[in-house]
Amino acid sequence: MMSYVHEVINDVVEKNPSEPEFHQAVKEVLLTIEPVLKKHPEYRKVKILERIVEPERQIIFRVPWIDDRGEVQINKGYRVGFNSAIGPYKGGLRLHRSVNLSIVKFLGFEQIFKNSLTGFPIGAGKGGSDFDPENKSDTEVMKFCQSFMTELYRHIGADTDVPAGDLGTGTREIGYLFGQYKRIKNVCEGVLTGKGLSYGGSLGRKEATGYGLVYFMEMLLKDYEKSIEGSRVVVSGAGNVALYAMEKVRQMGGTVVAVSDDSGMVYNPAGVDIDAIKKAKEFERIKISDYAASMKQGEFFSDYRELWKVPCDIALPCATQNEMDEESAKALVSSGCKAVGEGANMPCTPEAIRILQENGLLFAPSKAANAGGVATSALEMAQNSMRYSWTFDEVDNRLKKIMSNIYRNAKEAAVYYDKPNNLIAGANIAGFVKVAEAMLAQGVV
Ligand code: NDP
Ligand code: 2IT
Repeated sequence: MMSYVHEVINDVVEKNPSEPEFHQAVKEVLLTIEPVLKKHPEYRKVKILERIVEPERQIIFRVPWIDDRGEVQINKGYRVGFNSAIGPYKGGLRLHRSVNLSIVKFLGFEQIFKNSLTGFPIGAGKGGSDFDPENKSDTEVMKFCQSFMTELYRHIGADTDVPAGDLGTGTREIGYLFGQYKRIKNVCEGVLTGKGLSYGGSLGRKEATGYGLVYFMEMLLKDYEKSIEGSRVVVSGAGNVALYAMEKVRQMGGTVVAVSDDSGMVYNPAGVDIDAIKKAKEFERIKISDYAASMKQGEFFSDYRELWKVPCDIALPCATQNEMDEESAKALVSSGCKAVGEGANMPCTPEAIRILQENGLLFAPSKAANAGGVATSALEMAQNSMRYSWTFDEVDNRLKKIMSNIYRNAKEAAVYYDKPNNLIAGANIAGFVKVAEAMLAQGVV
């Protein structure tokens, strides 16, 4: 007979065809929380699972704008409010050519458990568009953002839904979105996080996801008598998460030996030039391939997948979903890698995770390891509500405590539910229980 969890998974697949990333995310969570459902039959009675896999609302809209040549362009806009049991919808907006409903839903679903793990009262949402900021002028990005917000503003608010950045959406885009929201709604409120520092952003938010990831890895490594210090680290992606993970690795005495973007990767066993790469990516907005053309030391490879073949102790996938497949995981194992920490959302395929686990690598799952970003967004919301701001150190110290609580809670949940050393199960369970209890308490809504 098919188990309850498998019944729900089959239903999700049947009712949401052509959404492979969403199916993948749902399977991963549901298969790990089976022991909780056995202990809590009351969850099944009120169909917590069936409700948690169904977004509370999904908005898809047209985003028309005019490019620099005077041509009309049309994109699709998305915002999915997945779960508000513990607070207003909260989660980023992704701008990339690959964005579709499946991707927005997988990200929104993951956000439920991640946001719960932060310990803050934030529900889960995600959105974005198939608009690609790459190769667009600032004016084009602004026109797109203004048009996108002209529909989105009706659905969001500081106590309803608070979007933020994600892949392709940085401070520039958040600034344009915020400006348009304020203009239409005539309210100046903390409706978006990741804002610029001059208009309500929080010190430390830009750094938070990458720094939080490295704090989390250090705690995990320490439990096994290892450390970032003296380790060789490879980092995929050269965006917000990756750049600040690299910076923190260096601060903690590790060496980043390779880094990639979607144009390729650079490798230098003595350590890549983090400052030069940061300048190239963050300020000049150029590709690693262009940076490499003038690089003084190190080697360039035009296939970013070569990154996983670089000998290293720690790998931090910080680019995008399913970037590490079975073959990449095998390459990491044979090069002697000891630990993998997911900076991106769901960067490892289930097959890759199986290989890493079978070979005894330490594994930090994204919902826990990259939660420092959204946790610091919650700190930004708190500061906005108080009309006050904390110093960088105040925010960073809170981030350290938050990452430490997440690590402890995930580890303890894994032990309590008989899956010791399995932080995937631990993070999913700890995140799930709080949301399930809130849903139970609030009745069938
Ligand atoms: P950015 O847009 O700042 O950076 C993404 C980087 O990844 C870019 O450098 C991009 O290359 C590169 N990239 C994209 N696809 C690939 C690929 N297949 N292989 C190698 N590099 C690739 O995004 P973020 O850093 O904000 O987000 C990265 C990941 O982290 C996403 O999964 C996001 O959901 C997740 N995340 C982000 C948080 C945040 O606070 N920003 C919080 C938690 C998770 P190029 O520059 O060439 O386009
Ligand atoms: O995936 C994520 O957690 C984010 N992109 C950050 C979301 C947020 O609201 O800060």
